[in-house]
Amino acid sequence: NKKRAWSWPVYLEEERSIAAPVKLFKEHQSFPQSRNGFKVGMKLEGLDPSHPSLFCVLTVAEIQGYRVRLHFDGYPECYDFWANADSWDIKPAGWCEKNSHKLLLPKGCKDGEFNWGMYVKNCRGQLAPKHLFKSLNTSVTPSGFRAGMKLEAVDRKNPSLICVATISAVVDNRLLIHFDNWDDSYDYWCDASSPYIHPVGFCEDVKLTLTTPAEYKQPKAFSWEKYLEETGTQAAPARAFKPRPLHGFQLGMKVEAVDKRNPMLIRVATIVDTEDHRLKIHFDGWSSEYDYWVDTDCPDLHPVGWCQKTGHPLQYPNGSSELLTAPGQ
Ligand code: MLY
Repeated sequence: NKKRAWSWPVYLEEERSIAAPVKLFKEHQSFPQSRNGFKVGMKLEGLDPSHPSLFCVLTVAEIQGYRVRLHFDGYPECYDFWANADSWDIKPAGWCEKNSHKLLLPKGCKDGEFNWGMYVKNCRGQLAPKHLFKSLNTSVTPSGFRAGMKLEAVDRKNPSLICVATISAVVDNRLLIHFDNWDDSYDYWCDASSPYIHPVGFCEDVKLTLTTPAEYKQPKAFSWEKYLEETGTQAAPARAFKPRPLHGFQLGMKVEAVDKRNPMLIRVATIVDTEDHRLKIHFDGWSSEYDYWVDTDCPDLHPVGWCQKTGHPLQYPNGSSELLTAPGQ
C-alpha cells in the first residue's frame, strides 16, 4: 500500500490539466507579499458581509494561514465570517470615526457612550495595530465619482434588476452603491470598473428596463432629467466608469477556492464555465450541485499553491485517500 502525499504537480499530470496561470489573478487573490500578523483576540472595525453598508466592532477569533475568522462583539458565533488578512473590508479601530462612517457598536453598547480605549480596557482586549492593515494607504487616483451622484446599478441580491441608485460614499477607490428609497440591506461596495454599475441612460441605450425608485409615483413616466431635478442631484459622469478588462480564465483550469458552504475550507477546484465577469467553480470529486458562480475578482479564489504558500490547509479532491482528505490537514 504505497501512499504518496497528495500534490498539485502529480494531480495536474494525472488529470492532464493545467493550473490557472498566476497572472490571471488580481493582486488580492494571488500570493501575499507579507505574513498575516493578526492574532486571536485583536479588535478592529470591519464590514458585515451580509450587510455591507455597516462597519462593526469585530474580534479576531481564529487564524488560518493568511485568513482570519472575525467575530461580531456581543453577537452569537454563527455570524462569524472569514476574511483575507489584506481585505479592504477590515480597518483599524477609529477608522469609522475618522472617515465619518457609522460604526455598529457591540450589542448592549449605547450610542455616544462607546469609546475604543475604554472598551478594550474593560474587556481586556487589544487593538489590532494599524500596520497590519494592508488596505490602508493604498494609492488612490481621483475617479470623478462623488457621494450623492446618481447612476444605474444592478441589485446584486436580485441580479435581474438594474435600478436607480446613488453613490452613498466614496472611500479610496471604492464606491458604496445604495438603491433609491430602499433600505440599505441591498447596498454594496464596488470599484469604478465594476460590471454592475452604469451611467445614467444606460438602460435606455441598450433597451433594458430600468427599475425606478421604490414608491416612485409614475414609474412608467420616469425620466432621469426630471428625477435629477426633483432630487437636486447630479449624474455620475460617464467618463468615471472604467471598463473592466476581459479575464483570461479558461475551462478546465485548476484553482483553489473557498467552499461557500463551509467557508473555513479551501478546496481543489476547476473552472467549468465562464462569462464576461464571472467563473463557475466546480469542486473536484464532488457533485456538480455544489458548483457555484463567482466574480472573477472574488477574494475567495486563489492560484494553485496558495494554501501551501500561506500555511492554510487544502481540501484534496473527494475520493483521494481518506488519510489525505481528513479535514484540518
Ligand atoms: N421583491 C424583492 C425585490 C426587491 C428589490 C430591491 N432592489 C430594487 C433594491 C423584495 O422586495 O425583496
